[in-house]
Amino acid sequence: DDGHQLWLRYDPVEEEALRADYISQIQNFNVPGEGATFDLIREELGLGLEKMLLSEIAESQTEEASLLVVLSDHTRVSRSDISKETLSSLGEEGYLIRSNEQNQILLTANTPLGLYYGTFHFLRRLQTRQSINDLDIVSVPKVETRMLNHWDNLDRTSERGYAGFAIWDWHRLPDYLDPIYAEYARANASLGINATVPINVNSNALILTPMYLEKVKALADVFRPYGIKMYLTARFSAPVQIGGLKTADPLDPAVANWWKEKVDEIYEYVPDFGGFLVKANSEGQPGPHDYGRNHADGANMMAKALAPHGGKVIWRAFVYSEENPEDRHKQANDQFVPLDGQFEDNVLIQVKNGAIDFQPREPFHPLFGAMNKTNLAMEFQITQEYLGQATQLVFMGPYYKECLDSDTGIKNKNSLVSDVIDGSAYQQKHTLMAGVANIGTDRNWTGHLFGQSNWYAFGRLAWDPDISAQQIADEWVKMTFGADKKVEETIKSIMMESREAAVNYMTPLGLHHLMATGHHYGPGPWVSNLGRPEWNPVYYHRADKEGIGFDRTESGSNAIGQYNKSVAKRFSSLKTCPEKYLLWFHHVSWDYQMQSGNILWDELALRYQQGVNQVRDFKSQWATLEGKVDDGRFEHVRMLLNIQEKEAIWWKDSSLLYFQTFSERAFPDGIEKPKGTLDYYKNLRFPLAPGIRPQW
Ligand code: BDP
Repeated sequence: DDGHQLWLRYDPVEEEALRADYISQIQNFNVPGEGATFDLIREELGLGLEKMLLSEIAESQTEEASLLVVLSDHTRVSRSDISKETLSSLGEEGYLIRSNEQNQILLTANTPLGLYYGTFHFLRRLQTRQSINDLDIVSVPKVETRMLNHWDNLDRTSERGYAGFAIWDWHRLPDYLDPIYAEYARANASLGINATVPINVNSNALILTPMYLEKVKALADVFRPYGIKMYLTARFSAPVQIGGLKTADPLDPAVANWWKEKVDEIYEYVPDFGGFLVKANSEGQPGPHDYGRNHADGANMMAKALAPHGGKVIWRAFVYSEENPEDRHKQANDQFVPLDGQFEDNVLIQVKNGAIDFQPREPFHPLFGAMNKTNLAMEFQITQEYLGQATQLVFMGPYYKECLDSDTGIKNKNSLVSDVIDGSAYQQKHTLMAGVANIGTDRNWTGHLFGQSNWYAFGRLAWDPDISAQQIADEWVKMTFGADKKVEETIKSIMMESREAAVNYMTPLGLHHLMATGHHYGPGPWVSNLGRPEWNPVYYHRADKEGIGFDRTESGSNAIGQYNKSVAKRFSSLKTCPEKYLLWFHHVSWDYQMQSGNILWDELALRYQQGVNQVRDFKSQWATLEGKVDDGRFEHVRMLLNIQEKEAIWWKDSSLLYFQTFSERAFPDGIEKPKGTLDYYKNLRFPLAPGIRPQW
């Protein structure tokens, strides 16, 4: 088995009694309605039920069918006791599933898309072996736009992609529609993902030319029945590059007009086009600062062009410029907080979960608690750029949740990051959660089979940020590996510990940005020769003879001051700062006494060792599944866990040998002798590692 079917395998329900029970309740289904999305619903139900129940479940033409899937204006719904308020609360995408007195299961929604989402929910109940008696389910997405960002280039290379090439075959579009496009759309729809950006934030203006817009249209046409809206990245300098203008100054009327005409043109190709995603004045990308203007000037100019069509601008807060190298942590707040309230209604500011860059562990981004008059959106990374890429098993559910569940300290009863993101904190007009996709041409989509669980987790959390990581793991494992208790428990236990293991062997206790240069594959804590201070790992760990860590308190960069008072207070004091963020916020002496009773140096060393031990434990747990998981997937994961063990040891050995040159202390008991010397590790080179940034 190559894993291509993702979580939509619909393996048979092997428990006979349960299967018989399901069959007795779903003898047939009726989905009256015409159009492409209705066809998809019928297809999905037919396929899913037949495969799981091992018998063909007939499609009936009568509304007496045991499963009835109908729009809310159907007489069956209006004659039922479902209130008008309940129905209207479903909005455009929500759904309701209810068992009625006639022993019928009624699935209703206000739109075909809502019914399609409800169909996946219903099938998921069977996939996860839940009862379908007395159903009373109402589900409405808490976030308006649930989007994937593909960092894919037009030549099909993928920045930070580790699963082969980009699935978008631009060269053969628009005439050749690879079946993968529809499969992709279906998989996303099964999670409720409703938007995509198929090209890199480090954008190429060519995508906005007619030749490419035809291709974009072809993709958008495939996606439409699945409810997936097309967005594009917009290169700020496009008016100069493809428009023949002399400037891209956002306050120049000719520039604004160029964008207006460009947007009008795009809507001719794609009438339901979603809008632009923009990376501006960051890592060399052009932007309004090039003309002495600010982010609001740039974003609003585009927003005005899009507004008449209902489109949006998603403007990224990942600004990484040369302006204030004192602490890169502070750049986004410094640039954006003064602009709070100045952005047009159809602008969203897309903020990475943390202030540096998708590190294995980061405290939540202070911007989430600092702008209450702006649509703030979340950007998570699904592709594991800094979390073992596609060789390591790291389930990101707990990672996403750690951020979403953080308290921003705003004075509001809904003060969590998730409350800011779903709009309940400030009633912001638009909400959005984006995930940087990990999808490529590999047969299993994500390179590592368990990468699928991160795509899944992202999608489920974008629909409902309040679901627990445990529940997500539970669903994914059952849908992906079946409902054998032993298999399920073993895999879940590996998954739930995997992120913590990665933090342990890579960047324990709040360390961050210790990776090697360029490809970011493996450790490079010693790197100190790069052009700008904040490109170098030494800038982040600041190890010296006295201790280690970045002082971000008042005595240091005071990045902590960007958090709200209660949060800042907690992070500032060594006593109350969670140890998992210790070295993120504090420079701490090697003999500092940790909660465990160990001194910092010993604790650090033991954490690295613990990470390695955890991976070994994953290996032995996985080994017990031989014969219980099909050979293809079993071997795939087994081999990758071997690589993961080697990589964990590599991180531990090289990092500890390097930090030891500062701490000048022996390793505590329990630390395995390093395999190589520090020089050996420093001299490793990986010029062809995957996912490297393009050099244009
Ligand atoms: C960093 C990546 C880089 C991206 C950048 C971004 O290393 O390739 O272009 O983020 O988010 O994590 O724009």
